[in-house]
Amino acid sequence: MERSLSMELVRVTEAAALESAKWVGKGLKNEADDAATTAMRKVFDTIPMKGTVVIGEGEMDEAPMLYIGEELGTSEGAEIDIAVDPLEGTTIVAEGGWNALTVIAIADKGNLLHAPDMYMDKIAVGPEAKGLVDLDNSVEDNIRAVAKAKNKNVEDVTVTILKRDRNQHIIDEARRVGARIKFVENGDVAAAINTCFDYTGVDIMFGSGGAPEGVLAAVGIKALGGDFQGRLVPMTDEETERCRSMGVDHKKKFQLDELVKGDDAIFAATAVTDGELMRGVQFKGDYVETESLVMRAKSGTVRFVKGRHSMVKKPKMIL
Ligand code: VTB
Ligand code: MG
Ligand code: MG
Repeated sequence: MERSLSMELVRVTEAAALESAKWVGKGLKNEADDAATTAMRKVFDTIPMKGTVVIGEGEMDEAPMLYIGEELGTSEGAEIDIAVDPLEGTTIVAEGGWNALTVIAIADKGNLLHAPDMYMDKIAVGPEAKGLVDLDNSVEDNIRAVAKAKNKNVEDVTVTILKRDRNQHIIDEARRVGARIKFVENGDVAAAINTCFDYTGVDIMFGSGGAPEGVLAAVGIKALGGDFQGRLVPMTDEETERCRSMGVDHKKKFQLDELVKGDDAIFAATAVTDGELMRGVQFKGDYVETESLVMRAKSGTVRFVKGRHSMVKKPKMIL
């Protein structure tokens, strides 16, 4: 895989962020999502690669763009699998909340778990606690392991978790142990990635969120040297059947290396709204500023890219 793809992917996530940021706080989820998806789709086709969407906006019959199986790029070069969440946090944008991202991950063909669109139980930690936590251990044991690895008291460990009733048992146990909790209303890709950056102030992420988001986060965490495990949570017979038809074991605990095989993988994200990790899109008048994160698992290079997009020379902002 060409390493120059990193920069190309940033152009894609930037374009999606620039377009969806126009919808911040307007209460219109679908418009925000469409804006991101359309922008991503347009820029993708300028990239020299032979990509196939393996995690995307749905099946061909239900999604007009970035559907699973869709081919992207100019068809040159190596065959690449693509996972996208054009707007990770449609509700965040609609409500003007925190931590909305536009996200892409790519890997060599066959190396990303083809996660069906359902829930996944997840655990994520930064590099200090790599190999020390486990989805099958108790919340208490995991929190204690992170505390020890980071030389902290349990009371100083900050757990981050998607605020949902289905995650209440984790919240109860984390409270019983005495850890601090930072709730996320939406957007657990950002929450998972945040565990790998000390300055975000979070040490461990637990809980059930979207499976596609799990694979996306796993690529980023692989590049950052952190750890991640996930297990699908089919909620209906239909979802169990869907796992079976996609050939994905719904009872299996997937290790990071099973979610993302090998290390030829790239993660790129641009912040749409402000978060712990990055500032969201800022409209300054003559220009618009973006902050992106792009990382490559093979080299472990992590780049924060600040973009200044001229409204004078490129009033339409993309292409
Ligand atoms: C999850 C989470 C995402 O939406 O998919 C969530 O992983 C949907 O879960 O980060 P609910 O059905 O409980 O709302 C996000 O928060 C945003 O896409
Ligand atoms: Mg989305
Ligand atoms: Mg999402």
